[in-house]
Amino acid sequence: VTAVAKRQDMVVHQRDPLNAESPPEVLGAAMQTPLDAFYMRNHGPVPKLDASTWRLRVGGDVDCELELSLDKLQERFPPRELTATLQCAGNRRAGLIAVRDIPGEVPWRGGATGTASWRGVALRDVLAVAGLGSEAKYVAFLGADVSEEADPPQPFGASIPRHKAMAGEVLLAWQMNGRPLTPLHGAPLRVVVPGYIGARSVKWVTEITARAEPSENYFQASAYRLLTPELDPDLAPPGSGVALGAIAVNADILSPADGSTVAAGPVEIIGYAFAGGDRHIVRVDVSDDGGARWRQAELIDPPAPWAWRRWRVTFTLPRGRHQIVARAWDSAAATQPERAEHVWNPKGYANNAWPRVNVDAV
Ligand SMILES: Nc1nc2c(c(=O)[nH]1)N[C@H]1C(S)=C(S)[C@@H](COP(=O)(O)O)O[C@H]1N2
Ligand SMILES: [Mo]
Repeated sequence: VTAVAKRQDMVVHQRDPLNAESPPEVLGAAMQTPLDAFYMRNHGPVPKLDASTWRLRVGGDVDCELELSLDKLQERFPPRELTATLQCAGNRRAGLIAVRDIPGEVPWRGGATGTASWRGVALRDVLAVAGLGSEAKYVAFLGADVSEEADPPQPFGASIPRHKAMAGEVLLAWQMNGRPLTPLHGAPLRVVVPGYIGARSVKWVTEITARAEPSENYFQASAYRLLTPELDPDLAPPGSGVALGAIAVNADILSPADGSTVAAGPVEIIGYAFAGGDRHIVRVDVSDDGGARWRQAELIDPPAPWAWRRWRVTFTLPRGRHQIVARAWDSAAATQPERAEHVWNPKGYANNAWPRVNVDAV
């Protein structure tokens, strides 16, 4: 009943499990990504869950274990709502694959991200009732889906540090853009960890565990880690490299498309920029000559820690070939690295190199 049919023009990379990204025009059109165009990133089949029998268990290093139905959760804790951008760590991986192949990973362009309003309860409120133990440095989540991609096959899981779990913005959400969460996006309940890579926002969550160590789940201990370039991910033992958490400042150009032909004259360039962590976007520079000279784009959306800001700028392009590049700056005065070569890594995560678009003005 709550299923929302996705648009026909989603960029589908894989059907089983379903992995599809948003068309760029949709992302540029509104701050909130419409549900029928929101990207889907799955590591296994969508589990069939019955909201009336589903339960959330909270345990591990807590004073008092909890088992909550959806009704109980909604009754017992005050509702919270916030707008947050979800961004896959593999977003813009195609730019890394262009440098050197990354076999077996989804070749996401810049549409494995989207912004939604989320309604749920604060994880902090639930943990306050359970009572976090003094040894609990991490809070782990477990989903109900079983992934055959994991070694060995196991449910999808993740963990976040205690300070993030208690920071207030992390939600256990049942609504997205004012509509009930759909099965594809994690119904009946999902975690939303604003500012962190999408993989920590566990869908179909059934267990929350307070622990002294990060989760040993495959998707925390082996996948979603930044490895040094020479490592073979299939041979690297669990715990290699660093676990990805807070997202680094990133941006993409949504229009015009790379390789497109435009009419010479005024051309509007549109894109998004996302700061990650608890930072926000303060500035976006755009160049029409590969980065020799820059102009500042107009920021369309208001500054907000958990959400992207779309931006636009108009260049008057004479006839000929132009390379448009962009770089965003965040509230820590960090900006993006120039080239994908400089950030290439074996699993293809966190490509925040300057987006580049070549256009022919005729
Ligand atoms: N249980 C579960 N949660 C999950 C995943 C998954 O495969 N299973 N994928 C994660 C990843 S990698 C991302 S980027 C986001 C994507 O959320 P979406 O499909 O709602 O856009 O969900 C995260 N949560
Ligand atoms: Mo992801």
